[in-house]
Amino acid sequence: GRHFGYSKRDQHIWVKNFKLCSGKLQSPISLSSFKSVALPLPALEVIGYHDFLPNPLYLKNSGHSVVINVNNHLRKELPYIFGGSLDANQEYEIDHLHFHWGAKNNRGSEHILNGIRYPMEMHIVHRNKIYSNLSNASNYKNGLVVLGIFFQLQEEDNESLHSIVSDLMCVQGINRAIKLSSPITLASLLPKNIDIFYTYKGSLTTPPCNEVVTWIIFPTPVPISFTQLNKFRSLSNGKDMLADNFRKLQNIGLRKTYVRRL
Ligand code: BO1
Ligand code: ZN
Repeated sequence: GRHFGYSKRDQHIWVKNFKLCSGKLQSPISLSSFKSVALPLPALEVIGYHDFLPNPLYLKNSGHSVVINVNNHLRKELPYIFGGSLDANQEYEIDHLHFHWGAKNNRGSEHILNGIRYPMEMHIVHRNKIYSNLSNASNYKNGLVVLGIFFQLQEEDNESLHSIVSDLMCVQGINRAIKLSSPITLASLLPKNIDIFYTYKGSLTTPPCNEVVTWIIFPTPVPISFTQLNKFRSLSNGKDMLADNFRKLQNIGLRKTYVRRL
C-alpha cells in the first residue's frame, strides 16, 4: 500500500508495506556532541541561497506535511550545495522543502540533539545533480542530501516565516496547493551559523525509506513564535491533523556521526 500514517500502530506497519524501512541505515536518530566524531571538514558551501526562489512557488498539503516545491520552468540555475561532508565534485540542487512538527511543545522534530526534541524540524531536500529527478536519485546511495533545521519557540514572530505561515490556512486538506503569496530565499530560513553541523548517512524518514540520504543537521535552532507554530498545528489532511508527523527514533547501529570542527 502507498498509504502510511504516523500513529504508533501505523509506524509499526511501515516495515510490512515498505521493506526498506527495516534497513540498518534508517533515520531519524538521536545525535550528541559527545558521541560524534569531530572532523576538520571543509565548510558547507551554499550557492544561490540569498536569491529569491523562482516563481511561481507552490505551497502544498501532501497529506503528511506541508511542502514547498521548487520547480524550474525557466531552466535557470537553482540553489545548490557542495563541500562539507559531501564527496568532492558532487553538487546537490534543491528539490523541495517540508516540515515535521508536534501537537505539543516537547515534540515535533525528527532528530534529537543532545537530548533535546525541538517543536519543529524543516528539511531542505537536495538531489545530486547527476540524477535527473528525485525519484531517480532515490535509487543511489549518493542520491540525496537533506539539510535539517530545528525550530525553537520564542515570543516574537520570525519575519522570514511570514510568507509561508500566512498561506498555511489556504491548504487545509490533502493535495490543496496555492501559489506562495510572496517570494522567499533559503538563506532567510537557515540558522545564522552554518559553520557547525552534524552529519551521518541515513534514509528518507518516510516510506519508502530509501537509504540514500547524507544528513546535515545544524545545531543552532531558528526561532518561531507560538502563533506561527499554532498555524502549522491547525493543519489537517481532511481526515487527521498533520501534527506529530515525525518518525520514531531509529537505531544508529554500526554507524558513526560526525560534527564539523573549526
Ligand atoms: S525526508 O526529508 O527524509 N523526511 C524525505 C522523505 C521523503 C522524500 C524526501 C525527503 N521523498 C519521497 C517522496 C515520495 C517518493 C520517494 C522516493 O521520495 O515523497 O513520493 O516516492 O523517490
Ligand atoms: Zn522530512
